[in-house]
Amino acid sequence: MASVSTAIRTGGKTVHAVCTHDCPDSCGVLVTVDTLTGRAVKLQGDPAHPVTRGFLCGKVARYLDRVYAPDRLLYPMRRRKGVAKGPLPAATDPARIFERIGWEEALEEIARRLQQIADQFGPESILPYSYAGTIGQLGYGSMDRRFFHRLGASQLDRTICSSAGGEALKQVYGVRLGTPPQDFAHAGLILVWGGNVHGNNIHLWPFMEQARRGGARLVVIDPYSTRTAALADEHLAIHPGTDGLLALSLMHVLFRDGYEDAEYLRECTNGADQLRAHALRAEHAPQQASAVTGIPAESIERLARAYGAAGQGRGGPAAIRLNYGVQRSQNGGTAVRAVSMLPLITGSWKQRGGGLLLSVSGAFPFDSQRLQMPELMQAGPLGRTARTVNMSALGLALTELGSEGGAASERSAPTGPPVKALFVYNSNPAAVAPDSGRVLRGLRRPDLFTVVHEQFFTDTTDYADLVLPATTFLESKELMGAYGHLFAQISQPAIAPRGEARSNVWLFGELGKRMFPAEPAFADDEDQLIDQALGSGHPYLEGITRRRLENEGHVALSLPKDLHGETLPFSTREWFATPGGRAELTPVPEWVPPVESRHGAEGGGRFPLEFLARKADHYMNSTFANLPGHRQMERSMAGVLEMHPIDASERGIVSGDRVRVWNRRGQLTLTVSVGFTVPAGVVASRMDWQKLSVDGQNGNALTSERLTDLGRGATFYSTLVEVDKELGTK
Ligand SMILES: Nc1nc2c(c(=O)[nH]1)N[C@H]1C(S)=C(S)[C@@H](COP(=O)(O)OP(=O)(O)OC[C@H]3O[C@@H](n4cnc5c(=O)[nH]c(N)nc54)[C@H](O)[C@@H]3O)O[C@H]1N2
Ligand SMILES: Nc1nc2c(c(=O)[nH]1)N[C@H]1C(S)=C(S)[C@@H](COP(=O)(O)OP(=O)(O)OC[C@H]3O[C@@H](n4cnc5c(=O)[nH]c(N)nc54)[C@H](O)[C@@H]3O)O[C@H]1N2
Ligand code: SF4
Ligand SMILES: [Mo]
Repeated sequence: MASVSTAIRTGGKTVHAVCTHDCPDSCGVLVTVDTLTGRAVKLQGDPAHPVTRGFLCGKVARYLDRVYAPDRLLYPMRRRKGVAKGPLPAATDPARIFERIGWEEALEEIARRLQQIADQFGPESILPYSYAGTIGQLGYGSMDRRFFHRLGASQLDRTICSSAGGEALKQVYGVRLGTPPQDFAHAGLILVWGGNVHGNNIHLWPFMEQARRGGARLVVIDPYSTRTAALADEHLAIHPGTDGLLALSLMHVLFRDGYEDAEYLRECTNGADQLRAHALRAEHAPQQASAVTGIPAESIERLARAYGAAGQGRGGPAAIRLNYGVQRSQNGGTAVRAVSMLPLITGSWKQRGGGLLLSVSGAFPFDSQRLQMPELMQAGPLGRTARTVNMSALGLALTELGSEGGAASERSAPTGPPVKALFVYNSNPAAVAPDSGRVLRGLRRPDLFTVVHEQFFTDTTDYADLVLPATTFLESKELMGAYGHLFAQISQPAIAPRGEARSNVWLFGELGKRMFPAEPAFADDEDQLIDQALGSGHPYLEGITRRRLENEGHVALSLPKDLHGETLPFSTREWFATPGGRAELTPVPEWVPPVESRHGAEGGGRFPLEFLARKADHYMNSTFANLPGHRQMERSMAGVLEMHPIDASERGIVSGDRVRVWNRRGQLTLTVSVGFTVPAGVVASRMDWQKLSVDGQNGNALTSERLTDLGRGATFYSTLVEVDKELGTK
């Protein structure tokens, strides 16, 4: 409170920032800074932002707790001699493990070690590992990529989140684009399909509520009863991994009962006849699909008819908020292809408030080639494109790659030298990567040189040789696109970096200058990078300049408009970016059960329960899990296994029992909460830092490195387990 009154006394300044966390909403943020102390004293949503409209989610409303956390990592540090890599109790003073060094010394050591390793094993033995600590254009992929490209390091296939769904949209539509979020207000029927709107995408909710006030029905398709599902008109608790079949069954009714928009199908799609014949096959009839999906046949019939009829009378059209939950499943790519075909059958794209939203990231044609300069690979020591290592199989890469008969035997595994250096930034792989048992075995290797650029001492820094302090979004400049709305923004630094924290751009620029002094690519500053990103010449970016973004905070993309001045993606043929210039409905989507699911090859065996290793509503993947205020918000769910009464009673388990959740890959201790948030046969737990849990594990001890059917993505939601009551508990 003291600092707030200071701000009032001195008159604080307000800075426009943008939340750079990995969230579809990319909120406009106003930061009040006390000009006397330079301290940020208040954070609020920017009321001028047309989508995020002046409010922040609960996680970022408390962002100053993060920025000013007493345990933030503020200085470069080196592991003390003789201290082994491995998990530390969260309360451990980092000074016992690491000694503080200067940036100069840190950079010098990193440059020397990387050069040594490159000389001895080849530069591809260096693996950068990063994901979405920030989704800013600069911090997510600019100077870092230039550096690793010039070095000749392995490339990282960034598949851990959205590559299956992204690839599916590309195959069907040619581009990741969809219904603008504001247009959900005009829908007459809303399907939230594998999306946790209240937990993960809160700024869509007011538009959905507006539609509901106008009479729209909300149907949620999710095996888990999220807050969104609880607030819906109907919740269909689908069996995990069966969405492709549900979509085919809806198509079955749409085609059978004449709800197709024949003219739109003819004009805008390719393969409608094949799709119709396929959907009308007997195994796709609601009665058959019901047995597999767990959704009553009448509900499928009713939903299909409501979907087909929406937009035909006075009510609005049907809109689908498909989210990434569906594609974290072994056959999730095909499932997304199938779901994304529904609005093509009914032509609901033609009406405002129709269509489908998964991601609109493809609407931001920033010049990523210019930012990342892949051509530096050719100029570097390799003289060719470096190999690619899949981040969703990190454990495999760290433990098998380069060994006799190792990685090469597994599907789509790369070949070449073992990984000898791991450079982690924007990510906490020890906690978020699948099959953490294997990942940690790799991270523990004494011969692996590991650098981690972070804001906190995470599960991953426990395995680092060197840790480097990173800035938060209040401390550096960024250019932002979004995957859930259509406004470009600039985030201005509101405060000076705390301690010796430095941005990703600074870090990799400095390393680049040090190791490759003759290379001009490392001299660009943030403003130059922003100008380069905006300079693609693509019509969607027309009129969007750095100056304008700085003055206005956010600027709408210059998307095509129809005669009425409306932007209606895929309402006409011009929007499709497939090679054929039309939506591609072939090959027709075939539903196949995930191997690890009740209907799959391993179903009903030793591990009969489907396990959802979920995200937490009050964390961002593993981010925020260490902050006391955030833990307090999440407290009722931390360390909990949610279980249906049937599964619990079969095992003699009651609420409050400690259980062992296990499979071939690992085991995990949780406390059971028996209830109806999951259907019978499904259990669920939420993301946490491993070292903050009772046994140093989270759900990823059980998930696998098996990849999705499209996009080589992670399959977090195709995991089978068994649950046993721990002896000695009540
Ligand atoms: N609070 C919070 N917000 C976040 C994040 C967070 O961790 N916490 N993470 C951010 C990130 S990185 C992302 S990618 C987005 C993701 O946001 P979402 O796409 O919403 O992702 P998930 O929460 O993984 O999955 C959504 C829902 O899919 C359900 N689901 C699981 N399996 C299936 C299935 O087989 N079929 C169907 N129909 N549903 C299924 C899950 O139960 C879940 O409720 O959210 C972002 N926002
Ligand atoms: N079981 C299970 N596992 C999952 C998921 C799931 O639903 N279930 N979801 C998956 C998904 S969708 C995703 S996207 C991944 C997310 O995986 P990650 O991208 O690794 O996500 P976070 O856990 O948020 O970790 C990001 C880290 O980056 C740091 N950071 C933030 N900003 C910066 C910065 O500017 N510079 C640097 N150097 N560091 C920064 C943060 O402090 C944080 O520790 O997790 C995946 N893992
Ligand atoms: S996490 Fe998402 S909802 Fe929360 S402030 Fe950031 S962008 Fe907005
Ligand atoms: Mo994600």
